[in-house]
Amino acid sequence: MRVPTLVLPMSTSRHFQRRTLLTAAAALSALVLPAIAQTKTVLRISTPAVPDAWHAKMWTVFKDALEKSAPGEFDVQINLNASLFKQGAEPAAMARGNLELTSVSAADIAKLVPDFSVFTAGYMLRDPAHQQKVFTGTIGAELFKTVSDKMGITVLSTCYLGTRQLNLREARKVQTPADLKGVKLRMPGSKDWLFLGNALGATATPLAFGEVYLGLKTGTIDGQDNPLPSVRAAKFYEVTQQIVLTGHLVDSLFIAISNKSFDALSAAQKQKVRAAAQAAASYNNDNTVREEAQLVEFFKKQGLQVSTPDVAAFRKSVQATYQASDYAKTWPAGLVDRINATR
Ligand code: KDO
Repeated sequence: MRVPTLVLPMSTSRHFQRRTLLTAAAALSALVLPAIAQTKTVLRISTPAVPDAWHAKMWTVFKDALEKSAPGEFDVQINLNASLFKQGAEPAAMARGNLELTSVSAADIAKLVPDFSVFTAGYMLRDPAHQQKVFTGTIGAELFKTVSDKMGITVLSTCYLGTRQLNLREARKVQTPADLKGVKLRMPGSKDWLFLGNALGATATPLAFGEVYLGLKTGTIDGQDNPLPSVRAAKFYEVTQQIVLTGHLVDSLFIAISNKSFDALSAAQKQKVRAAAQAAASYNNDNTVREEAQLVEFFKKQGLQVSTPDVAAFRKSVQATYQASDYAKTWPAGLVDRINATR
């Protein structure tokens, strides 16, 4: 038996073919386009840094470097001002798979890797050069291995946030820790930060970075501590009268990526991500060191009093406080000596 064929008039047949082709093309692109889009690896970044801070701008350096070395392979999404995750919540977000990259503080690492609290201690690292030597040497390698095992994140590079100084709402005479008695000093919200604030002689009180400006303006806090470039970028100088150059913490931020995202990359991509993180840290570090040398003049021009206390008295008192605390008992034997011996 012959199967009857459907004979369409010429014009209808062409029209039909065109429509069929268009429908097929649409269906195909619906399948293929998302697949192409998906080949871009999304790298979400979250930081509390304000846009004008070097450690915020460095993420654009990271993004540009990757776009150059691996065009079209990554979709780098930068979220500043703690707009994606609140300050200190980044490591947990990375563990849950909700965040790929951040710049994590020593205090945030210390919550899960207690040995790391050695870097939350006042007057431990001497200067930015010492900091880089410690973290790019064997001490860094050993500790970052533990960080990777316990936190599931890989440290890619070390940023110099700057050296922390005191910044007070109302000017006062500050020579030694005793002069800070009763001063309500805002510190970031974790126990290691609060210990440092109290060790300086003040009464430490926790507050997120994003709330510090208003706290200083309204007087709910008497002061805060941060490196000078952060005081400039967050405009704390607008609502304070004095900077006291205690230089109590050579502060670090570590550019870190979640192991889950890092392990999913090819060897070549890993190398490019590492290089981009190094470029970002170098940009931050160079600018921070350069700006720190100029900011005392800037703050004076803004009408702030910039005073130098008895730094030796602060160092002695702060170091003695740590020595007499549980910290000194829990730090691995010899670690402080090894840090001091790093040149
Ligand atoms: C701060 O809250 O004082 C601090 O300086 C702590 C750092 O670890 C880091 O989180 C920094 O804020 C933010 O990046 C904002 O500059």
